Amino acid sequence: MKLAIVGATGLVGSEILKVLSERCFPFSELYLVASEKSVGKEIEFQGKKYVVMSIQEAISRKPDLAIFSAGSATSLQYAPQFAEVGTTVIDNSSAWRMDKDKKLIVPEVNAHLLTREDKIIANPNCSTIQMVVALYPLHLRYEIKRIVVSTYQSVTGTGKAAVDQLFNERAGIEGKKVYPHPIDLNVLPHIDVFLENGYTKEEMKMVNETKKILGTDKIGVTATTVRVPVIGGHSEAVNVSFQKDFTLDEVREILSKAQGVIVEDDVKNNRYPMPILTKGRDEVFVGRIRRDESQENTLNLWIVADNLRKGAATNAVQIAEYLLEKALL
Ligand code: A2P
Ligand code: 11C
Repeated sequence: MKLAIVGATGLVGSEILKVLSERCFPFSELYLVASEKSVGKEIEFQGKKYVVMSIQEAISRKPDLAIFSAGSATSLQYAPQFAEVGTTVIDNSSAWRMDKDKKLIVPEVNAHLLTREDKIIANPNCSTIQMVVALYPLHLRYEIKRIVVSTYQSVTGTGKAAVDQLFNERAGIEGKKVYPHPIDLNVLPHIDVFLENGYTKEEMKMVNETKKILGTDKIGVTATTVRVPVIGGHSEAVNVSFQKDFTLDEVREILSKAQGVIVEDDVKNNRYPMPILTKGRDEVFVGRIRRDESQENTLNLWIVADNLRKGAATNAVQIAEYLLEKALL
């Protein structure tokens, strides 16, 4: 099992290494890949020093599996080159997600679709992953009609430079800006680029990816995605209406039993999910479970998860584990 991590020096790449180690993911050789500027640098992993290699070098080693987290341009250019030498690629970028020939996988929902023929497998957007993990078990029972979601997204979703911007602003240090406005003490209703329809690309990812993962175009989805000066995870206020009615007790029971979900909903004791509690955790946390009293069959939820973990690294490693377990590599 030869494994390559492309983007190993980045925020998601570093988290992938942590998750691989925690889960004792098996490999015989490990290739850590980053851009030319990092080639030759050393990364310590499980007590051993690895020298960062170029992507070309990694392709020439023909790994069995490559987990990519180096942006869309890198994925578009190099994932097919890995696939050509027989490598299965799990890609964290948005490059292949809506390609009709590529699968968009959240293991709790649709890993069963994977076959040996899938050489490039897409990992969804972080804000989409945490929402579908929580909503899928409810969809199975009550059938989702429409989702209205507003997000409160961590700066870690933008990468290292954004975390630096937040802390530099807080310390009064001038530095590189990745957002068009200050992020500390502020809220930006703007994630990724604006599109012709007035939505941002992040909002349309939530709309389109949710439908693809749930395997239906019949669900209505509308999103407002917002960047907040937070680092522990993305939070989402979700209003979801169903075809069938529910009881809150049953909803709580379904969510409590759902794979990868933890219900944290004890308002009498001020307990609800918060990014400060989800940082470094692999699960999706759900709280503030309540009926929308203005509309039939409609539920309000507050969903929080570490976007670098379940939103990116953990989901990718879980896909890799599934491929191994089912002998699909
Ligand atoms: P590098 O550190 O050399 O720039 P983040 O999103 O946290 O900024 O991380 C992006 C990751 O993608 C980094 O590991 C970065 O490496 C890597 N990367 C960027 N461009 C390439 C490329 N062309 N080939 C390989 N890795 C790349
Ligand atoms: C953010 N969701 O928080 C984005 C980051 O399509 O994988 C991930 C972008 C993507 O900014």
